[in-house]
Amino acid sequence: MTELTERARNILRQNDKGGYTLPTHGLYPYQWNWDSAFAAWGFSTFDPARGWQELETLVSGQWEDGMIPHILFHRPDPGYYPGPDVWQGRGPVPSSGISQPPVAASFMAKMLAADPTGEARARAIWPRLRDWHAWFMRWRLDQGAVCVTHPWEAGRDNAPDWDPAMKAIDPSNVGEYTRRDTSHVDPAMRPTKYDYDRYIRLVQIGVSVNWDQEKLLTLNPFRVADPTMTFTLLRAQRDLAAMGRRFGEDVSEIEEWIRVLEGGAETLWNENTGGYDSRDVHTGRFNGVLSNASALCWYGGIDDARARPALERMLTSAEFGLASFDPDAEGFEPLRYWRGPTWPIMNYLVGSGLEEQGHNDLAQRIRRDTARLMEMNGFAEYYDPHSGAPAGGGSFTWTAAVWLGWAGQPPETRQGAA
Ligand code: 9WN
Repeated sequence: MTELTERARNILRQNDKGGYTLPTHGLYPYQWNWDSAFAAWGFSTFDPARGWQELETLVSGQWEDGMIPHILFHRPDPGYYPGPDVWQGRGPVPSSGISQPPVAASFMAKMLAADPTGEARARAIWPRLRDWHAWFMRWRLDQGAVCVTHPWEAGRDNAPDWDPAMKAIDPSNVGEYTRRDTSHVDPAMRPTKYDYDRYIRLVQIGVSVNWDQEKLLTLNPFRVADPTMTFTLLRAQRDLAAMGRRFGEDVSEIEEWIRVLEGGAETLWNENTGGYDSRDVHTGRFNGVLSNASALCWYGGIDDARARPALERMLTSAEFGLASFDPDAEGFEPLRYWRGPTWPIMNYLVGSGLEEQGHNDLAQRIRRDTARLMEMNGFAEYYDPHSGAPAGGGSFTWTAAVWLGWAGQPPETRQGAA
C-alpha cells in the first residue's frame, strides 16, 4: 500500500463519528448527503461493512415525503451556521430542509459489485433510495430537467449559475446572524455576505411554510434547472434500475423516469455556450455558464460529441483538472469555492463518466491531474486549478475517497484488470 493510500484511509477513520463521517472537522461538523455517499465508497475499499453503515445512517434521516436531507445534524455543534434551530427540518433526525445531488444509488451499485456479500443491506436501502428519487420526480422537475430550490441543493454553492436568480431574492428581512465558516477558512475562499444573506433568506422562506413543497412551488423565488442534479439523478436512476432488476423488483416506473430525464437533459443544452447550462425556471432564461457540471453528460450516460470541444478547451485553460467555472470567462476566481477552483469529486464524476464512455484520453488526463494535486498537496477540499495550491478545508473525506476509489487507482491496477 502506498503512503498516500494509508493517509487517505486515516482521514476517513479520523472523520468517522461512529456511523457517519464528517466532511472535515471544524468547518463541517455534521453528516452531509453527497459527501456521505463518497465516504461510503471510500470506506468500501478497505472496510466494506463500515461503507454499508454509512449509507444506512444517511437513509435513516429520510423524511416522510421521501426526501433525504442535505445535512443530518446528529449531534449539536456550535461551530456551524445555519444549524438545526435555523433549518427546523421535520424528519426523524434533525436536518436541513433541502436535498443534495443524489449520488448515493450510484455508489451503492459500485459497492455491491465489489462486495456481493452486502446484498441484504443493499436490498434494505434500495426502497429508501427509490422513494427519494420519486420525490425528485414529484417536486423538482421542469420540462424533465431537475431543479434546485437553493444554491446549497446543487452542492455548488456560489457557482455563477445562480447569479441571476440570486439577484431576484430580497434579503432585507433576513435579520442578524453570525457566520462560522469564515472563522475556519480564509473569507476570500468562501461565498460573500451578499450570498449568505440570500442563502439564509431562502431557508427562512422554507421554514415559514414548514417545508411544504406544494407551497414552495409558488413561494420560492429561486428555482433553477441544473445539469448537476439532472445528470446525477439520471445516472442514479439507471443504477437503481439495474440493482432493482437484480433484486426482482418491478422497475418499469424507474425506466419511465429515465426517459423523462433524458428528455429533460436535452432542454439544458445551450447552443450559444456549446455546453449544458442551467436555466432559471422563473424567467425561462439560460444562465450562460460553462462549469464542471456542464461535462456531467457522460456520467449521466449520454455520450454527447457536442459537449467535447468546450470540455477540451476548459482542460487546456487549466493546469490541474477541470475548473469549476470556465477559466476563460469573466468573473473566474481561481480560489473562490465554486467560481474557479478544481474539485476532486467533480473531476471523478466527469472523469469516470468519460472513462465508461470510452473517452480514455480525456478521462486519464483528468484522473492524473487529480492524483497529482493530492500527491503534491494532500487531501484538500478544493485546489487552485492553475497552481495546484490547496484551498478550503483540509483532511477532507470525499477527496480522500476519490484517491482510494479512483485517482490513486490507474485502470491497469484496478480490481479485475487484465
Ligand atoms: C453547505 C460539505 C459541503 C458540500 C458542498 C459544499 C459545502 C456547505 C457549506 O460543503 O457546502 O451545504 O456550508 O459551504 O459546497 O458541496 O457538500 O462538504
